Amino acid sequence: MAKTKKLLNYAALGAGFVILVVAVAFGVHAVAHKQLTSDTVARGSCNNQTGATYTATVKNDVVTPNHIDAKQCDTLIIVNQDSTVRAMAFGLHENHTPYDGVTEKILRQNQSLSVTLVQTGNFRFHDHEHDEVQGTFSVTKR
Ligand SMILES: [Cu+2]
Repeated sequence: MAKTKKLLNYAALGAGFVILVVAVAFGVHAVAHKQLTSDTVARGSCNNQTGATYTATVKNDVVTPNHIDAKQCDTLIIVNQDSTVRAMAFGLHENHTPYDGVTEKILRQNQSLSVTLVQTGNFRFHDHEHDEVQGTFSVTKR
């Protein structure tokens, strides 16, 4: 009887520890996430600003320019000029992260995607099918 109780106590202790670790992990994640996204503005709040438009062109499996420096509320267009069908994705290849609501978009030859640069920070995009085809962009506060 006493032995069972002791085992139960260990189980409770173990469960409590797991809950604590999960809670700490979530807290750290929440703080990091908040810092990363604290400068996101709603797409609509960019409507009254006439920002610049930057175009990243994919041609012969190369993105040109491969880095773009822009200001918040500017526009980024990614165009595929190759006959290869692209699955353009934002974020790391292993961990796609939406930008301005776009996570992935299929781009056939001469098709493009456009995002409003709502979020400040450093970002990347790549062709999910050929992940060496990639580019980066940085968005700073206006
Ligand atoms: Cu990918």
